[in-house]
Amino acid sequence: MSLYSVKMRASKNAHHVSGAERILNQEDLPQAVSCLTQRALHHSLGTADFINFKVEALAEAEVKHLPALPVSTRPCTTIAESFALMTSLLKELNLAEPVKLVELLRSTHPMRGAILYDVATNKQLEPDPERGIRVTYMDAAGAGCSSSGKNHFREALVLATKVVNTPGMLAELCMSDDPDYVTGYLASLKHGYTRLTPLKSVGDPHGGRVFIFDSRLGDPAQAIHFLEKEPVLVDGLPIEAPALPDPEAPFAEALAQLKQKSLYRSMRTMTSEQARHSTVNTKPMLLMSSNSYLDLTADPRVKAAAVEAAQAWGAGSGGSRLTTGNTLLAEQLENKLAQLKGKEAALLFNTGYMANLGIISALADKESVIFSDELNHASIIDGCRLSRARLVVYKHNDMQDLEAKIKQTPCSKGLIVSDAVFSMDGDILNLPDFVALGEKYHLLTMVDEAHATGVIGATGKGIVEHYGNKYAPNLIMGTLSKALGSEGGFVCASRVLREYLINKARSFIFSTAQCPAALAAAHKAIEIIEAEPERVRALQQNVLYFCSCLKELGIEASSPTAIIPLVVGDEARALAVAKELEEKGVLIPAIRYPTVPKGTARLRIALMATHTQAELKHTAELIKQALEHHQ
Ligand code: WAQ
Ligand code: MG
Repeated sequence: MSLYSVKMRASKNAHHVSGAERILNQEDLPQAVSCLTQRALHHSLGTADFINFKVEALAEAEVKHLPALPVSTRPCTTIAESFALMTSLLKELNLAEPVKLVELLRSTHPMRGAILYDVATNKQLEPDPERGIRVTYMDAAGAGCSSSGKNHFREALVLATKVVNTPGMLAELCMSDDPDYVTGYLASLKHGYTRLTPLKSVGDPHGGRVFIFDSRLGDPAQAIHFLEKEPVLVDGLPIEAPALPDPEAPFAEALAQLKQKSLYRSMRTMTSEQARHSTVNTKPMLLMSSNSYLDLTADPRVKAAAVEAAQAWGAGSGGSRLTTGNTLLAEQLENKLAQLKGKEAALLFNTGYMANLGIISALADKESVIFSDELNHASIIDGCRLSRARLVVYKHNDMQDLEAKIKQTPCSKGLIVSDAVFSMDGDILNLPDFVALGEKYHLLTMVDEAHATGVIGATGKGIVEHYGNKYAPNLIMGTLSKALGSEGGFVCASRVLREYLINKARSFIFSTAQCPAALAAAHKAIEIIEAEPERVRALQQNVLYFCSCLKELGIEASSPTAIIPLVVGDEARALAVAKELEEKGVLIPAIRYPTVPKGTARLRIALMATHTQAELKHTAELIKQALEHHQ
């Protein structure tokens, strides 16, 4: 039975796309040619337009059999660590200049073959340095052919086995030139085939091979002849590369942990617009947890304003506010917001989260102190962290504790920041004392009105109106995404602070401006709130009514805002109650750690101005039942 060497080289527009070779029995030839053709036609680099086959008979006696090198895998956490390991392996071979050899691999220019480096003379021995040494005439014994494309590991192990069995060869270093293949290897008779990963970052097209040779131990011409001309079959190749540690494994493990602790989160899919009556996975649902407190996101006038703005101004803004994204729409909305909040000026951000991040990190730095309520929203906490200011957390809405902490912490630059309405508890900041402390100790004061705008104050203007328009914090931050039914964040402040934030707030500077539809919708919503203060009153009355329904059923509940928390405690119980309510057509999600402290999981009810008394009464009864079912 005679053996054949088959070599395929494929190119497209005269550029190499794929190459492969086999050594096999005559009867397997047609299938091998067919499957190598498939490979050339379906390469990720493109369909080959030129495929060159070379088929040669080999005298079977000439074919040398070599046992595959033993394989080991040495994963590292960084590229630098992998190269350090490669260097230390070379040292174990008593090579004088391991660092230089590793550098040679890292600096190889793209070439078809390998560098042949002679440690006896410190010279490169490739006759043609552009081409390098091409190892050919090799295959795994009995491999057959599969068209599934390149198997980096198998092909490399065959090549490395041939290379390190070359008389005079000490070792081989290899790094793939495939941009997404970051595993390489060092091979030697002493170390076997040692896989090293990662040798580069994903996307790096750099790669090459260095054969480390000693001309005192072998003849260079004979070595090159062996590598390029003499057929080798490698026996005992493992079927698959040993699995590399999966870099995603720790994350899957973390998810499993969350599930076990009832802290896993997933999204439900709304299949209609956000309104009092919505659908979740196409199932009709009464929303008792929406932030669209005034039900304005579904208001036909708000929607029409969004549509008109998209028609007139386009779907997107096309740039950051400081480049091409600043529109008249944005400036008009800012003027409107400033007027609503009784401030000189306003500045928009893309979301409330980004507003807090941008404002706080711009106003405070390493020299500042920030005093922050322990129940402040995560976006405030993240803004504080980003600022690198010293953070002093005071007891929830406790102005005595705040003052004591201010006294203990003298500072030249300071900020006190608090939610106006606390998002998970629904209570209201003590604004009079808060502002007084700011004035007394020369600290900036900032409130977050995400859940206050459109909700508290006689006409829904927020916390300042709630306290009779007598106390003015320096900064009033808020969102367009809750009662205003749209999307975005904002801050109202002095002109000076607005200008400063335009120059310094990174979430403002480096974000593409909001889309016209969002701006126009928010503007229209403010006009509606101003024209129809009865909406805000309806919301406030709904809260009173709903709390009275709960109380009648023996459930303690009260809230000065639209947020009514029913603390259940245990995470699993809160989830079970929420699930039962959802099955009965009422959506009130369970809020758990880390949004609220561990063991204080709760049903967070958020009312809308449009809920009817019948709906509220019915919901109160369902809650009572569900709490009884899950003790
Ligand atoms: N002879 C000599 N050098 C070659 C040859 C050859 N037949 N084929 C490629 N090279 C050189 C050339 O400079 C390439 O740029 C470089 O090696 C890398 O070639 O266990 O995919 O084919 O998972 O990109 C290692 C597998 C995969 C590690 C190596 O090399 C593992 C790889 P590539
Ligand atoms: Mg490659």
